[in-house]
Amino acid sequence: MHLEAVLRLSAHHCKPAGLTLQYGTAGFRTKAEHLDHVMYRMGLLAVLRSKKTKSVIGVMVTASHNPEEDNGVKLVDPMGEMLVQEWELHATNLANAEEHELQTVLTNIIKQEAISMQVESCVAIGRDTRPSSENLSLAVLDGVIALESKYQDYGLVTTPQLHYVVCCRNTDGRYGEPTVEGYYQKLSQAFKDLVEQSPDCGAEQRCLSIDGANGIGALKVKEMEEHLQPILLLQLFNDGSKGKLNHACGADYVKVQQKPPEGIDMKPGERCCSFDGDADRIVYYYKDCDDRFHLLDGDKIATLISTFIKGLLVKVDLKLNMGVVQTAYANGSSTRYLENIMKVPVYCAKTGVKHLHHKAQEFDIGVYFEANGHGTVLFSKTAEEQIRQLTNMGASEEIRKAAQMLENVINLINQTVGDAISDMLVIEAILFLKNLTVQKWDEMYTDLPNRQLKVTVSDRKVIDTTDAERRTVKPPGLQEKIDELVKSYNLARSFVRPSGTEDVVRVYAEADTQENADALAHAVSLAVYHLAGGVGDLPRPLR
Ligand code: G16
Repeated sequence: MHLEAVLRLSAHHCKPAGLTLQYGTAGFRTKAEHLDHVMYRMGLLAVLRSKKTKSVIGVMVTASHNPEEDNGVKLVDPMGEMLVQEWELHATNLANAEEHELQTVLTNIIKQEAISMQVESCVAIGRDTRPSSENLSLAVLDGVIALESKYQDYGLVTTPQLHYVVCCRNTDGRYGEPTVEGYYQKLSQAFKDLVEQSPDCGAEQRCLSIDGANGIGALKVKEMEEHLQPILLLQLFNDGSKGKLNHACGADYVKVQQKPPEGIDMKPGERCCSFDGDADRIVYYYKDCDDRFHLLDGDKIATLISTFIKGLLVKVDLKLNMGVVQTAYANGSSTRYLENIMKVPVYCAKTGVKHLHHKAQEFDIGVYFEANGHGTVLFSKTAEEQIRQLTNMGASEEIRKAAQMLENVINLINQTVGDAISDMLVIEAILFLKNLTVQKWDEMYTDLPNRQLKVTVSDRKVIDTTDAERRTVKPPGLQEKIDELVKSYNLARSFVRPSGTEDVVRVYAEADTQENADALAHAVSLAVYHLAGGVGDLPRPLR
């Protein structure tokens, strides 16, 4: 195999000797200055994956919720899903190969995957608004060019928009037109079709305040706004004109801090939502008349959407199975509500949409959401066909209307990956159709008070977990200590896991009161610090 051009161009994207990185929860992520060689090599890998699958492969340059100084890269597989797990190892090996090993590692991947280098390839590239993203996406492009592949640079796009165009390109446009404009057209049409089924449609314009996290989501939702007129009026805050990306704003900040972002003007009772840095997550919130903040996170979104879909399924009387997939972070109250009140089977997957996505594919209708607001709904081919048939057949008016609504949801939801804009439109349509205020939605169940903390340790890999990350198996003694601490509180639960996107260990705790959740989270953080090699200052109590 002749890889002369690859090695020649690699000299412009040299790997710092000794630096090792791992393909984590959502690709590679670290300080932007360490990523040039990784980007070049992910350009190479995307071409190989494209030749292997004979499909367009996506490369998104983003570090999503991480601070602005970080960056990262996510690879997108043919149907718009995350890179298949078996290739994550190739990605890690390629990223970590020293310069003199590059040719061997590449040749090994080609051999192992039996890739024919004669097959045509095409890579779709996108990037977020970070200052480092443009140059890093040029490094990806160099990798693509080195292997003489076709490509299309989509420039500034949200992560879900790139997933969408990749899926469209590989399905001959059946999923939609493979452009950002095509995405706006498809979603806005489905949104209008859905809300127009309400007898009150056109009665009043709905307003929604959006915190754009000073990122790409703000840019794109602004572009989309005109398509949503006159039904939805968007008031955009943190639009990137002055603030820093994800700084004191965005979905992750709001969820973890349990408070509104800075820079948003919130009036009591007003519905607000926050996107994250690449617009693949969304959380809703409002403040009540007593100025109390209420968060409606991924669990509440999953509950709203699955209740709505289940109601329609009952009406159309189709025997389609529906399941909800959550992670260990799901609030205990949400799981109990879904299982006991909604009577929907609930499954727990490891953190990372790739894990939830796979589990959700096992159902006719799989609703998956992480508590952090990352999620979507998957409809199997059978489900889509059965629903579509009912919209055409001579079924009763009521059945046809319910089937039509389901079909609108299928068109509105981005089935390739969690998508803040698409999820927002689904939520807005459901609230409208059900005549629900954000307060009423919030009242579906009451969250158990909870707290998330981070602990810095010298090597987060010393922590190993099992049971969908709900228990640790390493380091010795940590799980026993967590069990002992949990026993001292009512309705308590806690777990720890190494983050796959930041160099930290994450700690989660819930209990009957906020004080107890905070105290438990702090005590567990101390246990992590002592038993897993904490660095820096001891974790401090929250109050
Ligand atoms: C990514 C993943 C999510 C995950 C989050 C946090 O989100 O796509 O599935 O929940 O990271 O992961 P961790 O706790 O391992 O750091 P995003 O929005 O940052 O791409």
